[in-house]
Amino acid sequence: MSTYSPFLSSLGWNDFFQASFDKVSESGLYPARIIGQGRGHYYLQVTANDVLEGVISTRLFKASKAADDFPTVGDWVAFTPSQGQAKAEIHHVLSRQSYLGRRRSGNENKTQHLASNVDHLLVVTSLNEDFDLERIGRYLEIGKDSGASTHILLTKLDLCAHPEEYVQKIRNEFGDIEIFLISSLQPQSMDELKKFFIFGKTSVLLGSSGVGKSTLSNYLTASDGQVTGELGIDSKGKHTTTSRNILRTRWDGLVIDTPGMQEVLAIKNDTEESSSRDFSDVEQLTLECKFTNCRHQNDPGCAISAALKANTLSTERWAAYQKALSKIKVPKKKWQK
Ligand SMILES: Nc1nc2c(ncn2[C@@H]2O[C@H](COP(=O)(O)OP(=O)(O)OP(=O)(O)O)[C@@H](O)[C@H]2O)c(=O)[nH]1
Ligand SMILES: [Mg+2]
Ligand SMILES: [Zn+2]
Repeated sequence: MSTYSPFLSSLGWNDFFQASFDKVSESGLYPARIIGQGRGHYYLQVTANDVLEGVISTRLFKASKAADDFPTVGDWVAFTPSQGQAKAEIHHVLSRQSYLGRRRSGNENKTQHLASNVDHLLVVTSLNEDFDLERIGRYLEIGKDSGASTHILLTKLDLCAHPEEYVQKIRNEFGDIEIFLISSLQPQSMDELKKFFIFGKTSVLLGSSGVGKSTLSNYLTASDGQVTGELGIDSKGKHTTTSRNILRTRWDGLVIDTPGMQEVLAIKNDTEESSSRDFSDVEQLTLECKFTNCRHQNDPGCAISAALKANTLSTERWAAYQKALSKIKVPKKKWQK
């Protein structure tokens, strides 16, 4: 049995992280888990009642070369409390027990962080037009060699006449993977996921926009007074998730709700304009920014600012991209407890 504080254990702290923490033999450091990211800062859960806003120390910034050297949601970090605006300074990212990242096409060295220290990757797709074997395959690819176990959740069961056909298609393509059929209208179907959310375990929901990740997450967290994801409003007035956050479920285990991964494709389809509205090059650039939460306003390591300076990206094109982006989401800057 572990002798750690029950609260840290409930967040997933274990011998593995303790050993990593012990290797950092400096005094004055405390462990915390990154439960969310804001604009230019991270949220560190320290105790049951303390969530600190933290920034990366200059030293960590200088020591970090690749994107995945920086903290992401789910990471355990060593920090020092500090005065001023940011309440914590992050000095070390502790070793990861698992890591989920999305490899950027055409560049093997660049990955986009999704989450760290996740026990289960739950790939979410709905039993309707969204269902796409190739896409499911891409999500499963993220789970490969990540250290997390991978499972498939098929949502909106209530809207589907022949779910078994979908299950068969997945079986034919991907073999023996575990599949759950769920509906937000049938709570008992979601209760079957309980085994993923036992004490100290973290699961992440990944899938396209609109498949029902937040609906499920809200059920899992019985979200009344719990921390809820940061929500924006898309062009059709629907809520869409704009950031990744760790939330505690009704069964104690933790869930990470994430934004749908097709955001920029959605912009292209929505505006229905040709090449001038294809912003994949700009999108690729934003993935090169050092920080996943870069504001692109001369932030350290900002690829957009660099491209604007070098004139490889025109200010007009950058403005057009931002305009298109603002059409699908208006982030509310609020961290609710
Ligand atoms: N009929 C039915 N509708 C559902 C179900 N689950 C979710 N929905 C609806 O699907 C829509 C999208 O659900 P969300 O939970 O916001 O989807 P999301 O995956 O979080 O989307 P993003 O945050 O944009 O990535 C909402 O209108 C939900 O009410 C379900 O099981 N059955
Ligand atoms: Mg959502
Ligand atoms: Zn940037």
